[in-house]
Amino acid sequence: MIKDKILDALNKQIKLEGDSSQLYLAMASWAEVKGLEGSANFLYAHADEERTHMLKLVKFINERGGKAFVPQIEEPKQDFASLKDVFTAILNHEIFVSESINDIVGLTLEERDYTTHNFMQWYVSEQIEEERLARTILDKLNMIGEDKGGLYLFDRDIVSMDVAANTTA
Ligand code: OFO
Repeated sequence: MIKDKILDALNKQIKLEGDSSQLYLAMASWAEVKGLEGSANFLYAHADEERTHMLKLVKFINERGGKAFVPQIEEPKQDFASLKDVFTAILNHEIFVSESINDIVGLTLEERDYTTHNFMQWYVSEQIEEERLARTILDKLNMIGEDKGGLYLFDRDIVSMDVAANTTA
């Protein structure tokens, strides 16, 4: 049976993963209307990925005799100044998510809940990858600067950056 403290922390994480999914969805929609089709596809796919992170937590809680709480949807930020602004927001958000994951891992040790500790290791690895990907993309965008040709090529190639990241993970 899952302890109340752990249950609360995991349920909060469900909300955070759901919020992440909404944030990526809003970014995808912004990119799509700006004509950045490759970036939009990347961000739509990532919104789906965040939903799977949320579902994984729902299943884990329920399988361990807890009850997952499905939270209300928050409205994410809808407007961005540029693609660089989007990926800066992503990096900051993922750092925030990593801190939340680390807090849960710390709590599992305090509560001697080694099953949840083990389960959370997947999220620890995932966060390393998510932060790495956001930093790599931001570095590229910083290199491109205001160069429209560079941005065109970036938008064409961004989907393969995610594939490359997933295959090396
Ligand atoms: Fe769920 O990894 Fe990003 O937020």
